[in-house]
Amino acid sequence: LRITAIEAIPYRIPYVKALKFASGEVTHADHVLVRVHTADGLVGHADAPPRPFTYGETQAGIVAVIDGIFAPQLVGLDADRRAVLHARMHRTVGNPAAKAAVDMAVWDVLAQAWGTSVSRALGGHTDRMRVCHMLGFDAPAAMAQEAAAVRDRYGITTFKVKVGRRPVDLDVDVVRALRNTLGDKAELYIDGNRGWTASESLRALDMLADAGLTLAEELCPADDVLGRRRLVANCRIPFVGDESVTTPAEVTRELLGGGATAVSIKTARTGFTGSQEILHLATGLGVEVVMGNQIDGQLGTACTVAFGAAQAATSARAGELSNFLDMADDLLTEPLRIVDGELAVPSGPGLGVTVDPDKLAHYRLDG
Ligand code: MUC
Ligand code: MG
Repeated sequence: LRITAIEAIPYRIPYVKALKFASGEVTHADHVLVRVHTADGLVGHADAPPRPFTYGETQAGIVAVIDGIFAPQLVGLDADRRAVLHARMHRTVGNPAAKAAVDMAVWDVLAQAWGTSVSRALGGHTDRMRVCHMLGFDAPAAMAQEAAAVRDRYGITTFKVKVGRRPVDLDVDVVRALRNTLGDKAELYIDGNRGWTASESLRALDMLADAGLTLAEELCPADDVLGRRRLVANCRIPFVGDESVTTPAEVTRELLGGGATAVSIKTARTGFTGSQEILHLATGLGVEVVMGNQIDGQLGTACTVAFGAAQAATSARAGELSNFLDMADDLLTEPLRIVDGELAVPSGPGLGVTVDPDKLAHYRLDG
């Protein structure tokens, strides 16, 4: 299981429809495909989506840190020595998506070597998850129409609504339009990506008190410490930390400091190993988790569903597993399919996915 090479391949695939939210906009998947090769001929895959507006990482930076820092420290190491692998990567601060992709590609290799799937290796609780679709900014009627189309085509009945615009009535109107169109049974929750102040958030929650929202995520910045604490203390539904809780230490600080009462787990930023640490921390404290989306493509989504389906706590809620639907194309040989509102974990060893060499050749940016 000796690691012989780690590749970091930048690629670019356009979105049919850009996703807009309070902290940014994504028009192209400018991601990095990470491949880990072993002496036994195994190849593990994972995806690193740079989110400069959230973590400061860029596509060029992810390639540079993997090629220049991680690969030289990890090549030659046995892939099943994950503790050593992590200790070496953690000599470098930051770079969460780059580290997560290396971690997940190594898990892909390990599960293949063990003759099982990553999801079974992580716990094997179930083989599928219910899907939540994330709706980016648009006018109320357009967002309601999009949600109804996604429901009719894929059977999805849970929606995360991007909010955080000014004036707050803009987003309040969107939630009302969605509730009118989708009816009482649809699950709706909101994510502000830090766009509002604590006071604006409280006003919006008051206005939406009868909208049946199930979660409120990162409505204002966690760095507005007292305002955020006041908001969370006055929020009657779980308040999800997302970009404020990207490490176990941040999770601890925000939960104990009253900055969040639930946690979004994103494999794209904590891989499988770090996501396990966060999950154990959250369940140990009696805190709910949501499997979040870092605007992942199909490979990233396969990682999220593999992790989410593996445990009861991560598969209790619908996972954010559908934003690849807005991409013009993807890299996998077998596309992921959402049926009756659910996404199955790809079967087969490891992550159960293969990258189409022709598609990769077409979309890669490094010639
Ligand atoms: C989310 O939950 O915030 C937007 C930015 C990012 O990093 O992830 C998305 C979704
Ligand atoms: Mg979020």
